[in-house]
Amino acid sequence: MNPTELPAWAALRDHHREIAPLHLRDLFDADPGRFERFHAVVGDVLFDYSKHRVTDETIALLVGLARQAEVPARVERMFTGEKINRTEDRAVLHTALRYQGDEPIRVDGHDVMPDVRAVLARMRAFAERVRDGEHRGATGREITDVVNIGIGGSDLGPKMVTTALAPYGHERLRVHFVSNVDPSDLARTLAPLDPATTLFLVASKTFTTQETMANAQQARAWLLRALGDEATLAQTPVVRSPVRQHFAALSTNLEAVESFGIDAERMFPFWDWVGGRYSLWSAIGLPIMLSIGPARFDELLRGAYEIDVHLRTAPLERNVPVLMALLGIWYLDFFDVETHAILPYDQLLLHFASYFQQGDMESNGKSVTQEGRPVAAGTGPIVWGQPGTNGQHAFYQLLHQGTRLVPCDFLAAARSHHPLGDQHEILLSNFFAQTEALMRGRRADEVRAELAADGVSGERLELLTAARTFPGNRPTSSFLYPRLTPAVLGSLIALYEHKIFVQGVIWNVNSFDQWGVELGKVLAKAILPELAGDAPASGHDASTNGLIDAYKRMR
Ligand code: G6Q
Repeated sequence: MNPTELPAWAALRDHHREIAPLHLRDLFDADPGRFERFHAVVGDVLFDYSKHRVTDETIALLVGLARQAEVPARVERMFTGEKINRTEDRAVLHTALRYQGDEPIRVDGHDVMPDVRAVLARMRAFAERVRDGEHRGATGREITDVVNIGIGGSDLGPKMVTTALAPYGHERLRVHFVSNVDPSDLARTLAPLDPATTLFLVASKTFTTQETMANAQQARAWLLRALGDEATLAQTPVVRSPVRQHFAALSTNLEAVESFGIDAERMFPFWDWVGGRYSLWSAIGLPIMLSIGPARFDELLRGAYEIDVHLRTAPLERNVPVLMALLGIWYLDFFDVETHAILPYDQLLLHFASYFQQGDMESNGKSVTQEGRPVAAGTGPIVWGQPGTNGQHAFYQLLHQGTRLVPCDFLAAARSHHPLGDQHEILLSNFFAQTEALMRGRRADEVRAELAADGVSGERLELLTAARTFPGNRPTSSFLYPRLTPAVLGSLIALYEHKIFVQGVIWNVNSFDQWGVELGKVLAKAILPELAGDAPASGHDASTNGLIDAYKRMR
């Protein structure tokens, strides 16, 4: 069913007409209990949603929408291994990867939990050996650098988490990420590295992705150029096999892994019920585990599990990912908003916005329902953002005074991992000030009085008053946590994952396929052979033919 057919949808449309003219400043002035009612604490994360253009009635209507869309039942279907990814006929069980309970979780009657735990145990053993310096390179030296080669879901999650948890990183191991097929990416990453102390992780669910396989082959060639090929080694048995010592695979495709030359013992598997963009909890998380160690990786899993339990058990009106989802829908579908900004006041969350840019846009960038009919509502937002306060000196102008409404998420830690003078307080004062300013704005009469007091008058007074007035009424969520620990990060990621899922449920789209991504994989493979030779291109439209020909002349 289309969400627009639900009774709550029509009620929300009517209600929107009442809410749209209200100003958040007035709602706050009239109601000192607003923060108290409109914030929730889950685990270590405080979620403040009081600076949203909602009243108690709005929340009740939105929760009604979630109920009518049968969110709780759909949540259970995901957690219990039903094949809710219908177009790929797959279960969606990233939650099993962090499950801490004792119940079986079955897919086609098979309990996946023993498999999950067995792979985790193998990952732990390998990670410990590399970290302890027991697993060495082919020439017997300790590993100092780990290079993860993967793209999309096999890159963004581990990169985001490894960066975020850098304060917990192993002192000898540096972890690098290569994703782009653009040779500059691999070349620049490898340039300062020593092949004898470098470990490559080839991360690819399918092990057929063009970019990743091309990078992996070049990495292997780089290694063998330095350390000798297998044939040479056969005559010098003191040296261990370079590919064996320097490569591991994170994949679901054993056959392709073996034909690349990595044996099963160095492959860490996962399963088709782990979506790429939800895979950092699986073997794809090995670079994270190498960096922070197995115990911290467990904390990350436990932080996410806590949110899984919350999603399943908290009442909808106090359920944080459900509220996040509903607030998003409120703006996207009733205020006709197009984008959503993620603004961490936390430098360690450098890649958080780009991670959820994929997480959200690939999951809910859909225009047909689960039944294959056009969706009547606007679906996923354009997600973007970067750490504050840098954004303040760049795009915040549009947030404050532009013609578009951009709901924003602000995230901050109460304590820094790197205390330095009063810098963390400066950061936090910006965090608080921005959401307040976005909410309150600055009225024309306030601006005019201030300018007049400074002696400005006449036309100039009017011009400056107009330019310096801020409309305010711009909604934000704030997420505050004591410190960015592995558990807190696990919780934050799971909150967003479930927000995306709940939105998909309400829009009735499949959040777990990605046919738009598959298209790119097919198209590039078709054009590649045409780039060989100098013959003019002819099989495309005039623009594409023209561009290919121009490229051939320029190269
Ligand atoms: C994620 C997407 C996509 C995928 C990459 C890499 O959900 O499907 O980003 O992760 O295309 O795919 P492989 O892991 O198969 O190389």
